[in-house]
Amino acid sequence: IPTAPPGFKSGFVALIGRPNVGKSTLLNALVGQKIAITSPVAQTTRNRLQGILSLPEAQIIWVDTPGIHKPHHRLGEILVHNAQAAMAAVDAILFVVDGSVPAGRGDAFIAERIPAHSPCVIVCNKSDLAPKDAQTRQAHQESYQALRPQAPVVWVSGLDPSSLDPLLRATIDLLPNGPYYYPPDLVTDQPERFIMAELIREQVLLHTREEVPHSVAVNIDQVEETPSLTRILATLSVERDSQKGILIGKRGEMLKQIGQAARLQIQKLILGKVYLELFVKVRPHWRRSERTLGDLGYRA
Ligand code: GDP
Ligand code: K
Ligand code: MG
Repeated sequence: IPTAPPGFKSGFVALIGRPNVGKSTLLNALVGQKIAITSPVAQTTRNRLQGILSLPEAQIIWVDTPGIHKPHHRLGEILVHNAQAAMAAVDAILFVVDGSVPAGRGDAFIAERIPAHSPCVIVCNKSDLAPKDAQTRQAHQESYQALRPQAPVVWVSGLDPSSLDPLLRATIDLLPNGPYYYPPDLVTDQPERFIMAELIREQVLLHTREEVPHSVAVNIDQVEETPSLTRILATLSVERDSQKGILIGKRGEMLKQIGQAARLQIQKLILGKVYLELFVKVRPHWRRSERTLGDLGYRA
């Protein structure tokens, strides 16, 4: 790790907000690589995940979190608990909101939980979907500003990396002088295996509906590198036989589609050829069992 030059700024910055406002999409755009999975399903993000951006004048460690909402089961409780713990431990907070709609109760619920003394930027995301007329847009902005009157507001689109400069400048303004925390070429604190498992889970979220997405956990059982390809064996755990049936599909069609799509994503991650084999296993009530949650990597 290099020594930081004089005036170098660094710190940990949490992305906080309702489910689906685009926190994980922003994280990927901010580090320029897909390290977090995204989908229209709430609770896509289950783990605290760090993305590292190293610039000549600053190093920012972005901390992605599950969206904050009222928990309904033990997994949900762990997710919300971890998001709140993340806020207490960072140098600054990005309060990410959906700028295409005005503030709602969910946003107020979160704003109340952001510590009063924490440096904070309000990030109006989805500017590409925001009303074109300036007055309505301004009204949306003011509804969020009212939740945190002193915070600067920036508009961005997580789908457009060229829109992120104002966000970067506002964030660096809030950071203290500090060292490099990670080597400048590192993009995430997570091992490759974790991201592989997530890329598989993302395809489950995108291919299935209703209760299935929330009932799936992915475990990478084996990664074997041969000269010509990387061979990966993974298990999908679900809670019920019916969910197993849906995941496998008629004559295995669904599992095949999920596997093919995930394989392409993993090839982009590791920049090499991948052979991926998926297994499905029923673990009744894994979301309620502390031990199974721990086995699968979910811990408060
Ligand atoms: P999270 O739950 O806050 O992490 O949200 P995700 O990053 O998973 O995004 C939720 C959905 O919103 C996904 O379908 C994204 O593709 C979409 N999304 C995120 N950012 C934007 C944006 O700036 N514009 C548009 N149009 N869609 C976005
Ligand atoms: K999501
Ligand atoms: Mg997310």
